[in-house]
Amino acid sequence: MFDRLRGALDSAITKATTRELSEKNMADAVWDLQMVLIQNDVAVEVAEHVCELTKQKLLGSRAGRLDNIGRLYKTAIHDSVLEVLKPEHPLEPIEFVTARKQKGETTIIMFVGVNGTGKTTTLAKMAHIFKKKGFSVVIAAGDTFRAGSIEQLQQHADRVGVKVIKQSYGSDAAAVAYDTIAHAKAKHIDVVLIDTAGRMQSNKNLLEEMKKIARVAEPDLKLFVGDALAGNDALSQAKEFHSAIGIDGAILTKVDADPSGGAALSIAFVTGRPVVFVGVGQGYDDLKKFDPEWFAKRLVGAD
Ligand SMILES: Nc1nc2c(ncn2[C@@H]2O[C@H](COP(=O)(O)OP(=O)(O)OP(=O)(O)O)[C@@H](O)[C@H]2O)c(=O)[nH]1
Ligand SMILES: [Mg+2]
Repeated sequence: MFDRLRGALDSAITKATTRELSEKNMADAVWDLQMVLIQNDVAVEVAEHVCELTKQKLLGSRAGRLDNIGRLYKTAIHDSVLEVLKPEHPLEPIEFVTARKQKGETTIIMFVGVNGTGKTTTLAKMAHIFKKKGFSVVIAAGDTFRAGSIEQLQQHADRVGVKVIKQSYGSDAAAVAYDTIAHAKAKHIDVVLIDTAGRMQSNKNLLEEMKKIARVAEPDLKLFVGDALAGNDALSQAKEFHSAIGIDGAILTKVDADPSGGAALSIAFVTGRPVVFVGVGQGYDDLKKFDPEWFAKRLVGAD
C-alpha cells in the first residue's frame, strides 16, 4: 500500500543525491519533492509545508561528506513527513474505549463521510475488533435515508454478532441514535457505533441532519471515513466535515486498491486530527492501525 508515492519519491531522492548539496541543488531537490507530492494527491499547501520543513532540516544539517547526502535528504523528508502526520490531538480508539470502560462509561462513536466511502463496512470492522477485544457493542442504524442501508447494516451485524437498534426508513436518525444510547446505558454496553447516511459535503440539508445527530448523541468520537482513492477530494471532504461537526480522527479506506497515499498526509495536516485506521480490504479483519512512523519510513525506503 502507498507504493506509488514511495516509488516516485525514490527516483526524486536518487536524482537529488547524485549531486552535491549546494544551495542551488538543494532548491532543485526540494522542488522535485514538491512535484512528486503534488502528483501523488498531496494538497499543494501541504506539499509546500513538507518541503519547507525539509529545506529547513537540510539547511540546519549541512552535509560534511558527500556520501552522507543521500541519508541526510532521506532523514529530512522522513522527519518532515512524520512531523505532519504526528497529530496535535492524538487518538488511539481502542485505548480510548478501554480507558472509558475502566471508569464504567460507554463510548459513543459516530461515523461520517460522503456516499460509498466505506462507513458501514468500517463500522462493522470496528465492531468486530471491539468484540474480539472483549467489549460489548451495539449499533445504531442511523442511515434511515438510503434504500437498503438498514438491511445491509443488519447483515454485517449478524455476521460479526452484534445487535442493531433500528427504526423504519425516513425516521429521525438522531432519534435512532438516542434510543441506541439509552439501550446501551441501561444494559451497560461498552461501545455504541452510529452508522450515518452518506452525504456530499455540499449538501446543506444532510449536513444539518448530521449536526443534529451529533448534538443529540453527543458522540465521544466522530470519525471521518474517506476513500483513499478519492485523493484530493478526500481532503476537501474532510475539511467540510471537520468544520461542520469537528472530527476526532480519520479512517482511509480502500488502501488495498493502491492509492498514492497522499490523502493521509493532507488530511492529518489540514484537520490536525490523526488518521487512525486504514481499510485494506472487504473482510472484517481488513482494518489496520495507521502508524505515521511506518508511513514515513516506507516513503523514504528505510524499511
Ligand atoms: N477494497 C476495499 N473495499 C472496501 C473497503 N472498505 C469498504 N469497501 C467497499 O466499499 C463499498 C462501499 O462500502 P460501504 O461500507 O457500503 O460504504 P458507505 O460509506 O457506508 O456507503 P453509503 O452508506 O452508501 O454512504 C463496499 O463494496 C465495501 O465492501 C476497503 O478498505 N477496501
Ligand atoms: Mg453505509
